[in-house]
Amino acid sequence: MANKRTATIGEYLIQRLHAHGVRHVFGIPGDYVLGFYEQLQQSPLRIINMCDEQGAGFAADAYARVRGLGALCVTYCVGGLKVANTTAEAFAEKSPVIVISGAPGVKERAKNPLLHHKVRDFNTQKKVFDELTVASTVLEDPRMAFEEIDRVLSAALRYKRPAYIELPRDMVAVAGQPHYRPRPAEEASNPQTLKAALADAVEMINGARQPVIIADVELHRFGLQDLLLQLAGRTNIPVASTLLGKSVIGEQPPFYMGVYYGAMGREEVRRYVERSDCVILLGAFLSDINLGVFTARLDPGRSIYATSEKLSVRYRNYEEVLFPDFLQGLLGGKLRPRRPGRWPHPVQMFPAGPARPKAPLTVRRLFECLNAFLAEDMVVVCDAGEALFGAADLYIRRGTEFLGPAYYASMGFAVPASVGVQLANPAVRPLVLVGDGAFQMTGMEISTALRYGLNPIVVVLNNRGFGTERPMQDGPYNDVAPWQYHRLPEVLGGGRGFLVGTETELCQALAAAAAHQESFSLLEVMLDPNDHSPALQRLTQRLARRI
Ligand SMILES: Cc1ncc(C[n+]2csc(CCOP(=O)(O)OP(=O)(O)O)c2C)c(N)n1
Ligand SMILES: [Mg+2]
Repeated sequence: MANKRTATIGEYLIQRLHAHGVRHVFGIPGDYVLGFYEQLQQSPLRIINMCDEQGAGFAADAYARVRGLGALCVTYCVGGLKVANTTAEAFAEKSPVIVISGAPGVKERAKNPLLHHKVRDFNTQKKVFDELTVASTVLEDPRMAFEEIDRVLSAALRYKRPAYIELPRDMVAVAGQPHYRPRPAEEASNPQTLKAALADAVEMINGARQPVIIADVELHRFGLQDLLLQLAGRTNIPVASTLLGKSVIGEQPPFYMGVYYGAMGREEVRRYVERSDCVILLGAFLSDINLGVFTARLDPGRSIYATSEKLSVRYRNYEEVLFPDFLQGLLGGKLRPRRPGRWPHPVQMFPAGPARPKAPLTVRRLFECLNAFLAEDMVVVCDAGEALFGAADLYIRRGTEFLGPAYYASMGFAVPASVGVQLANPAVRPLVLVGDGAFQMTGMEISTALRYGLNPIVVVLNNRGFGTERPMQDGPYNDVAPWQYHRLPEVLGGGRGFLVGTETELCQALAAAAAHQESFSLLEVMLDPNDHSPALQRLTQRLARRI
């Protein structure tokens, strides 16, 4: 190894991404990043060309959610600024995406010339991403570049948030620091604080009449699902998830109750959680949508709140305690096992055959039929809107099989995300649920699925516009142009399209889509613009009751 030449900055970045499990990089090239694209092309990483940078952003986010780390690569500003929104979503929902952007060379920047794609100054894009990421860097110094790459990657992995790497084009092929070795990131809890926090938490839980666990997204991001299963299994403390954390443990364990979703969720789950005298929030985000648009009633005085960023027991905060250590500590601690009690269970199954074969489909029946159709190898990928609210009640069979923008709620996530999901794990088949409005934003990425031989089943909920907005305030601004979504295969030169109006047609189309493995299937499901999912109906009813 003594004569091994020092890697170039671009090569080192590729090596480190690969070492962390990345195998695909999503993006669109441009002249500021072509040199790096050529290096990618020669590397074990596969470039996935998307139709649009925003598509690359959502795909990389979903890839990261499934595989633990994702990467995208775009050109300066015209490409980079288009992934600002998707990076914001990855930040808000804790998904470690590495945003790599080409940029003008360091030498080109002298005297501040007016180069193409520049906005205000050369740092504009970096400053934008400082706000949207947990760490950012411009690789302008070969002596520091390798260290910087490792610093930024470690931060993304430590906090499960996106990070930004800007690669000036004249640095890509420059050798970095010779004989450099990455240092393993070392982090540990403060033992005294950990002990005190655990003692406090155990005392509170053991003294409680009706403790309950709310399992959220960080358990998934840190791969701690098994610890949770053991904890609940041993103690018989029942578990609810949030919408963002739905499917963290799947719906099958006997102690699982369903999604706690404030007034949008099932009444019995809401009542059980809100009557608890000890709510143990694990890896949870206390956001409005995640908890049912501000209708959740959780009292910090009755809560234990543990995440990678904060730990509190009632009103006491504990610093320097790592989330996995706390969870492990609870498991090893002296929590008393309880006798299995009576708590709600997820609603499991629905009528097998069509209830009203010829009647127009409703949102409720659509989701009931989808529930019966879901198979073990499917991942449900939802977009914002009724797709997400309706899917809250789906019965997910195993862990980690539900992805949706349940917190930041950007439209346009689902179709490109399905590309990321299936590349991250080719053993699964995405079932994409997307509104017609959201589809018009990024739905063209099914062409990317076709290009790379992927086979998502895409259900477009065609309610002729922005359905979820109509009950709040309606007007022509909630309408969208009437596309014939099911005819897209004609334009794209592949895939199968189905127009679905009734339950019988839905069952037939789903069966045909399941059998058609070669490419995507697109089901255009016609719905009444004023028909809504049970979750949205529950919300409006309960809010109305309060007024
Ligand atoms: C990028 C983006 N723009 C606007 C919104 C605001 N918004 C939330 S839901 C919604 C309507 C979604 O329409 P559609 O995708 O057809 O789903 P539906 O509500 O009809 O089920 C809109 C415009 C958003 N969440 N994201
Ligand atoms: Mg719609």
